[in-house]
Amino acid sequence: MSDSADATQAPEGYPGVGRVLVVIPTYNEADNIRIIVERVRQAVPLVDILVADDNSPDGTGRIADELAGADEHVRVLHRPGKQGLGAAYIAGFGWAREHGYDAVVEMDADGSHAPEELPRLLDALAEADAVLGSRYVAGGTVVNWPTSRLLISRGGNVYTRLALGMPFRDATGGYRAYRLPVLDKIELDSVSSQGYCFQVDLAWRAFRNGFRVVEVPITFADRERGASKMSQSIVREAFWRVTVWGTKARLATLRRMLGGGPR
Ligand SMILES: Nc1nc2c(ncn2[C@@H]2O[C@H](COP(=O)(O)OP(=O)(O)OP(=O)(O)O)[C@@H](O)[C@H]2O)c(=O)[nH]1
Ligand SMILES: [Mg+2]
Repeated sequence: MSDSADATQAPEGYPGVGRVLVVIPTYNEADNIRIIVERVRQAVPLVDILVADDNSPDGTGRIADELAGADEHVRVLHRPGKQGLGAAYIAGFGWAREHGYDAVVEMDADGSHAPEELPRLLDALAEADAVLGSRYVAGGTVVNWPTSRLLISRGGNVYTRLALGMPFRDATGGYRAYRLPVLDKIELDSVSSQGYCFQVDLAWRAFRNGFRVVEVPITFADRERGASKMSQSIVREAFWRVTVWGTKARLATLRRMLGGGPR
């Protein structure tokens, strides 16, 4: 695919990063998928796209097939049914590894993550192992979200930072870029988190493994079309898992202090 003769496609991929695959998970995004794929192709012709569709009843997978048929930089991973965002990303990352990519990008299909900002994420990745698109660092912002949603997101991030002792301002965001060796090291096979928690899980694993993780400000816009998949169970999952991880990490620190401290 990316070894095509496209005039804009350098065989070595994005400068300082290499071959990049943008993974877009979809469930019922028929109204959005054409627009987002087109925007990515326009914004960064140097990257390829993989749509990871969970057999969307609204035909998103068929539309993605049409797009792939017309553009060799677009591919589709058809999955049998709705298994959650995390499972779709893990499958997409595996596909990237099998096809020799150097880096992957996570991007929602609903336009919340602007493809026009992708060059800034990839430029930062040239100097890092992973880049988190961040709504809550200076220069980052959220547009058009209801206050209730913003409160859940901000509160969740404050709780995550305190519970895990991670420095990131936005650990739940889903606009990111990872170099493949990071994903190899953090044992993706053992990740079972699904909703936002999937994002916290990966940030936490990258952080604990000592990778260079940087936050880059983004402008996040609420979805304009299609239905939300956000649910209370997604928030509950994130809360209890973060609590368990934070408690385990603190207990481990305590054990080290008691067992290995100075006499
Ligand atoms: N393949 C797959 N994609 C999913 C699944 N759940 C959500 N997605 C996709 O993941 C991305 C993020 O989901 P969203 O529904 O936008 O979640 P959100 O941004 O928290 O909430 P809203 O924007 O309010 O809908 C979108 O592209 C969804 O289509 C799933 O189970 N499987
Ligand atoms: Mg969304």
